[in-house]
Amino acid sequence: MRHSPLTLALLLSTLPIAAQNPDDLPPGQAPRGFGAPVELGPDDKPAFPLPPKGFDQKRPDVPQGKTETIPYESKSVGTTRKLTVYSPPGYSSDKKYPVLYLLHGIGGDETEWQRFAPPEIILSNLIADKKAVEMIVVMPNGRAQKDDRAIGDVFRHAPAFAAFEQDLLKDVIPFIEKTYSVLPERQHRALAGLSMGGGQSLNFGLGNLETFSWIGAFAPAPNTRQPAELIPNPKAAAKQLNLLFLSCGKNDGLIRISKGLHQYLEKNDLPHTWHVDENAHDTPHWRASLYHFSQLVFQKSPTPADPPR
Ligand code: FER
Repeated sequence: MRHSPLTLALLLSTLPIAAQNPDDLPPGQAPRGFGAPVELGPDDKPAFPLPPKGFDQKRPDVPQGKTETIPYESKSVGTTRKLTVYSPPGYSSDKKYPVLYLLHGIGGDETEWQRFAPPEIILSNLIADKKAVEMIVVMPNGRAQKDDRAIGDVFRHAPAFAAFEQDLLKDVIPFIEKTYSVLPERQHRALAGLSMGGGQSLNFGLGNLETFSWIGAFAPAPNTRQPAELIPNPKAAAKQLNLLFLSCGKNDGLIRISKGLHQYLEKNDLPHTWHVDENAHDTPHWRASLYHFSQLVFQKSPTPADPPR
């Protein structure tokens, strides 16, 4: 059967297009602000040296812990959903662990961190070197809708990324706390993420400081609320936060979002970590950010008002 060009165009437009993960885009294509010009100020510089060579490589002498993808019932979405959990080498129900909830970007799902910056390698190496504490890392699917696959125009899933706040607070955290041996207090609960997940971490973390006290945003995306909306009361937030970690690559067209937040935090004397590295909106930035954040979380607090016990 022959199709007219119009029928073909209509047919093609109904097929799912590849997820617009910035890593998957051909060079030169920069949707929705990724390619915006970057202006750097004197503050926009590295807070840490480059990670050492091999930090993201499997070491034969280092046990990898266990990483499993498991189902949970989400009352807020009304479906059975999936999340990936890293438990550290030697995990034992005789111990209790702090938990890092780690969120993916706009084109990702519960498998993205493992593909981009595997915690079983980066974290296990740091734990073996005693640079990070033993922790559980939970990687959920942050697209809280019935069909949560990263297909089609993923930018249209933004409302489901906002809706994930309810799934996280009411379904994911309670499920993890009854399934794993965890320390169930805010002093031992962290929330971090990349890009769209960085925006979620700021929105949900700063909006629920009774639940989270360690927060990380790696190149947060335009879903991030305005600074004054995120932190209406900087003095109160400073008392509750153990860590507010913000990072971005100096070649990332979305840097205006994190710069705007950093400037607000400076103006309002809110202690935080601001790290600008040589990368763009890309996997080297996610890997290095996870490496740096993991060495602070649950142990080094620039705002020691509420230290971990
Ligand atoms: C946008 C640009 C980028 C946006 C989201 C992103 C909601 C997210 C990028 C990512 O997660 O990598 O305009 O709007």
